[in-house]
Amino acid sequence: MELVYLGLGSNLNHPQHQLNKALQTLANYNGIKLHQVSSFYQTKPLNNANQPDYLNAVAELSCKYQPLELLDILQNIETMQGRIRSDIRWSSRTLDLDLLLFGKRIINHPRLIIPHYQMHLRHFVLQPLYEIAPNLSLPNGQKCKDLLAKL
Ligand code: A4P
Ligand code: MG
Repeated sequence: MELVYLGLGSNLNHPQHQLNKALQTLANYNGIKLHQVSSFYQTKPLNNANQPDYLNAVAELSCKYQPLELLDILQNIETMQGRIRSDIRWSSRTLDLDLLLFGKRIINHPRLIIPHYQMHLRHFVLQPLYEIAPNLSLPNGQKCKDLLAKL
């Protein structure tokens, strides 16, 4: 069974409600099994500081879908929860669902890059990931614990 790790983020319209709602949708989704969810972490916005703080979390799941199928599902959930894709990069959002890891796969597709291209640099990803999967490594063998310690 391949374990999938998902990053969740929100900084608009009651972030706690947004994360809980997305997790509930995933838990009830046919073909998805939600195994673990981290605590919710309040974090300072990265890159574009002129916006509200984020609430971030990481979830562990398994599913019967291929990575691009799962991406479609995640983007539908974002849209259902009122995500508006802005032209401004890193703008505020009601819900962001990022695929961090899909088993040990390495994917370079125009729509999907796995491992997520910045996960190794982001405290708000690595800290909740460490909470639920302290021994996890990236496909290249780097330990998430070591990446977190380096930040
Ligand atoms: N895409 C490629 N790879 C992936 C992947 N592994 N998971 C493509 C999900 N999507 C992936 O994403 C743009 C496109 O990336 C998608 O259409 C998909 O095909 P998006 O969610 O529409 O746009 P975005 O999230 O605004 O862009 P980007 O560059 O992914 O932003 P980030 O890197 O996710 O940054 N600060 C804090 N504290 N907490 C946060 O959660 N998030 C961001 C967003 C900035 N600052 C933050 C946080
Ligand atoms: Mg995103």
